[in-house]
Amino acid sequence: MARFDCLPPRGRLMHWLKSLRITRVIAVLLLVLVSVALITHYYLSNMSTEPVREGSQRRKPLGDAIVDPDLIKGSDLEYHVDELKRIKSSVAKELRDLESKRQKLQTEISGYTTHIDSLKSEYERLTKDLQMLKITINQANMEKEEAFMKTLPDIKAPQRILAGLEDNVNVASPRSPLSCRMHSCFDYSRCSLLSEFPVYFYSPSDYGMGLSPVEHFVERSVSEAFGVTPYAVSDGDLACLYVVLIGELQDALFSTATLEETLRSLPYWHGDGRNHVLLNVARTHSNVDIFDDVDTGRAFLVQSTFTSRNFRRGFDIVSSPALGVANGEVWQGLPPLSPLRRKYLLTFQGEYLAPQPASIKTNANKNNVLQEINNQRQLQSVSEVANLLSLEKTVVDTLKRMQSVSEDGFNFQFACEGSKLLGAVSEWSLCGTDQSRQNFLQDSTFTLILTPTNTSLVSTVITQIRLYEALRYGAVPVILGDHLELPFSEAIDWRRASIILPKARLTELHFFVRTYTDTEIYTLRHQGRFLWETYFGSTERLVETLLAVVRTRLQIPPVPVMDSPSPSIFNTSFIPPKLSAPDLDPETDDVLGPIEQPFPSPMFRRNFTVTFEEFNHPRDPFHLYPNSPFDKKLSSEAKFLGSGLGFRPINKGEGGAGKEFNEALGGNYPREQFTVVILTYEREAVLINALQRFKGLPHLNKVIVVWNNPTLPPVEMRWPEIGVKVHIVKAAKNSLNNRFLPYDAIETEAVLSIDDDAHLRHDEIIFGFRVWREERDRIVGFPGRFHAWDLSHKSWLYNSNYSCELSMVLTGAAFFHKYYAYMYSHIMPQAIRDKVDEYMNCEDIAMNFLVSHLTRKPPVKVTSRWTFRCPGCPQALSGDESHFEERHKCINFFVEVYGYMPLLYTQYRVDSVLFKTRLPHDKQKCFRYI
Ligand SMILES: *[C@@H]1O[C@H](CO)[C@@H](O)[C@H](O)[C@H]1NC(C)=O
Ligand SMILES: *[C@@H]1O[C@H](CO)[C@@H](O)[C@H](O)[C@H]1NC(C)=O
Ligand SMILES: *[C@@H]1O[C@H](CO)[C@@H](O)[C@H](O)[C@H]1NC(C)=O
Ligand SMILES: *[C@@H]1O[C@H](CO)[C@@H](O)[C@H](O)[C@H]1NC(C)=O
Ligand SMILES: CC(=O)N[C@H]1CO[C@H](CO)[C@@H](O)[C@@H]1O
Repeated sequence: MARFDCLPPRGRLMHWLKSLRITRVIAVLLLVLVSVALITHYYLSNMSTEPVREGSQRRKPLGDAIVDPDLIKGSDLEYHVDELKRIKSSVAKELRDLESKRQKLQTEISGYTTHIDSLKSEYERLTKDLQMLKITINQANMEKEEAFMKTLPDIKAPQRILAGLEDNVNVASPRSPLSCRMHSCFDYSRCSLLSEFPVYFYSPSDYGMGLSPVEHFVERSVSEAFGVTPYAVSDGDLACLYVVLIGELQDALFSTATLEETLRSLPYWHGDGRNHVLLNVARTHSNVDIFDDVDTGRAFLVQSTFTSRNFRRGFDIVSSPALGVANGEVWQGLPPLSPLRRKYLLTFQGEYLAPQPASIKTNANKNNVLQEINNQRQLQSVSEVANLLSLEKTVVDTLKRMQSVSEDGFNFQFACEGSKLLGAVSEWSLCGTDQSRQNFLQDSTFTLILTPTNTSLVSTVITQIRLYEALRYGAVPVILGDHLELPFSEAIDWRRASIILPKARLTELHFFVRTYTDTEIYTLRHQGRFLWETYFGSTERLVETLLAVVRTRLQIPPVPVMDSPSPSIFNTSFIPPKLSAPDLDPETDDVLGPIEQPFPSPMFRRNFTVTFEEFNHPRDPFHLYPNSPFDKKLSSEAKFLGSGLGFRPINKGEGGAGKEFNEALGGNYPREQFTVVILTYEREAVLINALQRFKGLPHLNKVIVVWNNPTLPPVEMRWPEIGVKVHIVKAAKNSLNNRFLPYDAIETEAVLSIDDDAHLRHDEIIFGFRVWREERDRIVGFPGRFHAWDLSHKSWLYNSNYSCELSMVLTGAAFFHKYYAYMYSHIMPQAIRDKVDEYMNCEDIAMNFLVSHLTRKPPVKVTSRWTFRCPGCPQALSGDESHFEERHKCINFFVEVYGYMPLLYTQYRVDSVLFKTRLPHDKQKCFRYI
């Protein structure tokens, strides 16, 4: 109380007033409490009969229920309180009951809702299954009809004819060897279409010695080339073609008679040398016309030197001199394609070897009659010589004038400093050493090849060496003189890699060369490099090309390209335990296509229709491919008028939106399937999950898992059943190149390469597949990347930043044609595969380089849903610094190998046709989300 005592008088009064108020307040509060309970009861009891609409109604009657506390007497108060307590407890009980009842009802309702939902989804699933079943049945019916339609069986090959020694199929003998053509001199009976082109090579050590002390390395490299060619046979009786190597002859040993005698003594010469190839690799002028007066019978001549008199077009073959490249791969030591414009616009280097009657070859060993004829020829030609000299003088004068008046960077040298390599008479000799000529040509944008003034010389060793070196060092050849026979010209289209002008255009030469744009220069140089690498880069290539030209002439297919074996990790006696895969969430409710039986793509349909056209694309003309991404399309009406086998036009050709679209593949190619190839290393759980997701995927032919891990999977590991075959291939070694091996287990053209942790949904895969069917020669995939120019280092950088331009798609989720797997494994330079193994990285970059190089097209990116995940594709530099460093290095190394940057940019991606179109309600989108 001490506190109160201290209060001032006014404070005390306040205190009294306060205590008085407190009693009243308590009473009022009590009343309010009771009345609230009552009112609540009143309302709650009414609520069960009639729902309350809005909160505002509930508050209104509150004022009526307030009781004045002054009206209640003391004795009544007790009674009232009891009464109210009773009411309160009953109300509380009722409230509790109501609450529990409400809860019960609510659970019931939610139970029904879930039931409805599950019924709905069950219904949807069943409708989807039904639709799937329907189109699958349709598909089966169509297959059945096709089976009936296919009454005409594939034709069987005829029996092969073997020509024995005594079989002398008589071909009307030509009056003279000079009139030999294929039809008159070639014995086709030894080379049936199915003969596989057997070639017999006379070993120089057995048959050549007395004939020619061939320069040792040429002999060795040609022999080696025949050692590795798949056409070589050791039994001459079986052969279609016989090759005789003739090299540098020493003048002292040379005589027409001995040459003829040696030829006749060859074991398979058969009197007239039918189907023989006389391969003359002589590179000096001293015996260019060794065959001039030799009876070569019905044999082909293959050499670099021909006169118009002895060249038999369509029969003889002009070849490049076998120059053989030193060690290493062909791309090594080649200059890059850029800069396209070099120091000099047009160059020439040479010294004219004027024809003089005295310089014409006389040969002591030749018989007198021939000598007489030769002498007469010489006399005739004296006046011609003067003519030629004046012609050549005109050429030189014109070129010199051009050089003096123009600033355009001409470099013409008409006299050799230092050594020179002599050519034929009336021809321009080569100047300098190999190295000096290389330097000179690497400074030349274009280089002149002056053909011999004597137009009887249609090909000479010197002109062929000039052409060879020009291609090799990237100087675009400008061949002045359109009478020149170029090597393998029946196969190679030389106008794609060189400029060929008649001599009469000499005065217009400057103007003409100046009209070439950078793009044209690039195209010519690029093609020239391809020709050099493919056909001339090594002796082996030269021999292969020679055989390929003869073989293609005969319409015999090349050897088939090699598939890689795909040994299973399981031995035949072991049956891996099965995991019955649960149905994973289908992720999309689209019906994506029929579930068909696996069937392979048609293979080797074009064995005998390969033409010389193949030789002019950066591809591989030396092998037969089961199918190719460059095959032509049929016209649309043909498939309705008799050629429809295998085609699945949408709604039988009437077309349609989503529903009809998903029932048939449509498009311009027959139906087909794709193979999934997954590379895996020590991630069993991830792999199993990835495999399970393929269950029920339409158009899937097979899944191939490349088991890169040297240790085998645990025996108890369970493999999911997904409706198609899962083939697990044991890799020979842990290499990322295994991803692109052309496994024999891959039976379809389309291959979907996918990382085990890349999560693609079914609709994305099917959409990607449909897009690939239209872009069969490109990589079609999901995550895009690009190559960026590093300004400060003048080199390339790999970049995965967000960008509106891309030039690669990662092969962790991409479709490509199996053809590129062959190309990657057999044709792409070995150095690139080695680099991939060295870094354990970059295989996807290598594949993008290869395809862009072969097609000159960028890849195709298709739309994925925005939640696409690719954990294996690091996004940021910080993700894995060394990973990116390696990729920068890879790109720059690959550019070095190709000599240019093959990647091309693209700025669009593909989504399905009706994706952003507003559709009427009765129509479906092609895909719901992409
Ligand atoms: C041109 O070449 C042919 C073939 O070698 C030869 O017979 C002829 O005499 C040559 N003409 C001249 C003028 O040198
Ligand atoms: C086949 O493989 C299984 C498991 O890898 C192994 O247990 C079994 O011994 C093998 N059988 C033969 C015949 O190699
Ligand atoms: C075509 O060549 C391939 C490979 O050599 C062979 O398997 C196939 O039977 C050939 N087809 C025909 C029709 O000759
Ligand atoms: C990506 O972009 C970031 C920020 O713009 C930049 O710092 C980084 O260097 C880029 N990455 C590459 C590889 O260019
Ligand atoms: C028991 C009770 O209060 N009943 C009332 C319920 O509401 C109806 C209509 O609003 C009234 O008429 C009743 O008197």
